[in-house]
Amino acid sequence: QSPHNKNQHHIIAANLDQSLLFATLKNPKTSQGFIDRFLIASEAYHVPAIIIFNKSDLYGKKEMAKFEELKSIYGSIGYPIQAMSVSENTGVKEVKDLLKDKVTLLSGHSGVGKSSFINIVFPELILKTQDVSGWSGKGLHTTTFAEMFDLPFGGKIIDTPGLREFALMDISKQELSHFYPEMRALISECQFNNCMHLNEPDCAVKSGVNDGSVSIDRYVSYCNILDSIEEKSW
Ligand SMILES: Nc1nc2c(ncn2[C@@H]2O[C@H](COP(=O)(O)OP(=O)(O)OP(=O)(O)O)[C@@H](O)[C@H]2O)c(=O)[nH]1
Ligand SMILES: [Zn+2]
Repeated sequence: QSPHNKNQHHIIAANLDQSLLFATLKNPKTSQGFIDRFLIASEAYHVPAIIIFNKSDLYGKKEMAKFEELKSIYGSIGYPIQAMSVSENTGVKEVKDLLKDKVTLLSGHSGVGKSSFINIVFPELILKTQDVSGWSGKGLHTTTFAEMFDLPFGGKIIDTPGLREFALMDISKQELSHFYPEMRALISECQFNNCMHLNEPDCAVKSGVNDGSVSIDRYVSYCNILDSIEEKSW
């Protein structure tokens, strides 16, 4: 990542009121690691984050149960979560209300319905949408630019092709847990002030996992991302 690029990210981030991630639980399924990386980037830039699960029309019992579980995990950390279906126009008004009079960065992996959403809140701008097809269930990348648009009802959106444009910067293994708010709240109680919450004795984060104040899924994602940071520096 070039320094020029990085400065641009800081300039964009400094002007944001919030970031909004489009995710889905089906066709294609967004991984929790993807969601957490987005949240870490938002925390690193001090931008409040919102998660919207689109394509709720496709969710069966299993996906609805998963949605409720995620809503409880992320909601208790302080991240608002909502379900939406652009196809059936449910939950769309609620998302529009979140955008009103705010500067919002929109993000999401390909095929999640971001262009479809922008097309209905901002019909003047017709973005190309593409069918989700092929064995992977992921759409081809059709959104290839980042631009700021004025919303007709007040506010602005910045559309990015996803995390490629709003990526994790150089976060060290040591500081990763600072970007998990529920862990950050416990860190000062770890015995070691450089605790990475793995095998250290008297770790408040691991106690939090045991007593349920830190979700196991979030802790697993923390460990995975910690691993990926190590690989990168080799
Ligand atoms: N079932 C269902 N399909 C949807 C919904 N929203 C969008 N889609 C479909 O999902 C596919 C991908 O939508 P896009 O709007 O192109 O997705 P995108 O996130 O903009 O993807 P890129 O343009 O590749 O970045 C299209 O076939 C849409 O018609 C929804 O709420 N429900
Ligand atoms: Zn610890």
